[in-house]
Amino acid sequence: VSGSFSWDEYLKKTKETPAPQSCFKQAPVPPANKYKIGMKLEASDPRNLTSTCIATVVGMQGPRLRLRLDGSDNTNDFWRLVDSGDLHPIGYCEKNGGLLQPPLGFRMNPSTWPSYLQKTLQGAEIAPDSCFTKPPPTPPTNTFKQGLKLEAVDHKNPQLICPATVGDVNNDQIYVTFDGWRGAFDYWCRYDSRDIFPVGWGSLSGHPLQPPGHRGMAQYKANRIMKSASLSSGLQSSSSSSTSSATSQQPVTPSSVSPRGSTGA
Ligand code: MLY
Repeated sequence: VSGSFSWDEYLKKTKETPAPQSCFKQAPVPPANKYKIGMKLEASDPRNLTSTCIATVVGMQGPRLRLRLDGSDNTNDFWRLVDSGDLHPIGYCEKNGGLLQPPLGFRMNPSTWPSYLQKTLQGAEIAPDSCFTKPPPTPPTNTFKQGLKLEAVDHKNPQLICPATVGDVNNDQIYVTFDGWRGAFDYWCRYDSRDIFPVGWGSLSGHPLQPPGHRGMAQYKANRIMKSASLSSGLQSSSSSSTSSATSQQPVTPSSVSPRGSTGA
């Protein structure tokens, strides 16, 4: 499914413009992924950013890692780029005067944490220093403009990267809208978020890209034609009420199928 989407064709048909690489806090050449499934590292707890925890690589897709905090369950997995600033080799926290913490929702009695920590690291495969890549520099200012195209992580299905458009810009924030979906997945994020990528990043990095939702191409083009037709004939489009009243988040498309076995989502 995802292999069938072509940015080239899409941009030509929609006459739209990709956001330039310089907008993004992303390496122009996606970093190599040297991790292996099962390796352990240190990561900040996404639900409690002040604590550093032990994480295990439980999946990967291109340069993105699917991580699970040791002592947590499998319902709080999260994804990070291999050049994320949230990831460090085992030992980094203590070297910097910190203490490794149990994850939020630690499954066992908190008093067992020290012995759990020792056990979980015993004989574990530790991610070597060579796996860790410095995060790319942060662009000095937000240079995104409304209407520019990008690729973005679907926060409700974080294993997915999808074609998207900048819907709005407000200081350091941009509004990410997903092409062909009805707005239920859209979100605000900082311009230097690591969840947004230049057009072509997926194919460069070996990360699959979802096709736009069902309302991506055909409907999109039809809407544009209707809009310009009604504008030139002085008619107000009455079809907008029928589309906005449909609240279902599911287009009839196979893209909703959990994509790759390795992610297990
Ligand atoms: N199972 C979900 C998947 C939606 C994905 C939307 N993204 C790609 C913007 C659903 O069908 O609702």
